[in-house]
Amino acid sequence: MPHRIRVVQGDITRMQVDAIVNAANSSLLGGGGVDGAIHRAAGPALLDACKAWTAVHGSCATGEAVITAAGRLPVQAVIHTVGPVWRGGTQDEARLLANAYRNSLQLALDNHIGSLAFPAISTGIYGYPPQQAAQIAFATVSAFLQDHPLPERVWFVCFGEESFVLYQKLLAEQQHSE
Ligand code: AR6
Repeated sequence: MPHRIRVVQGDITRMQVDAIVNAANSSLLGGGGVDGAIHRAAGPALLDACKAWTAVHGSCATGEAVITAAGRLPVQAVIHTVGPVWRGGTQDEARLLANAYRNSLQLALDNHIGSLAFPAISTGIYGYPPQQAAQIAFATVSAFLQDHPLPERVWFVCFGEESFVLYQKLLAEQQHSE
């Protein structure tokens, strides 16, 4: 369902959508990269929400996802997911990355999220090769949208020019193959 997928270059904390996805770590206590940017923009209420979740459930396993309130971000919710650390592709990374996307989408569906924005999960500090990760992102999101009415719109938010070009190419390929 590529017509429900959009690609944009920019900062995910500025996205005016119903929910954004955070590329978190299992502790859900913040970190660098997009996680750091989201916590900075959201303010301490986001960390409090994460702590409330971990106090009850412990840590978030790789490939799983958790939804919280969004502090002062201009969105209703943040979906925190934990992508895999790249270890050469031999540690089930592809399946775990697909799980991170799928479980985020499922939480969006369960919470009636109409529009959702993803960063390129695992491709920064976690070292996943960007092209392989982008292919998994597209395939997983497309398959999910095929089967479900929500989220109605999914944005891939690319932080850099290189990532933006890559995602645009994959989007165009999908549109042509339909
Ligand atoms: N908006 C959109 N994308 C961004 C932004 C932003 N503001 N900032 C960075 N990116 P990373 P990971 C891109 O490292 O690889 C944290 O410490 C970035 O260019 O944020 O999943 C967590 O706590 C890259 O393409 O996440 C974990 O410990 C993508 O977001 C660990 O890093 C993901 O890069 C997770 O590593």
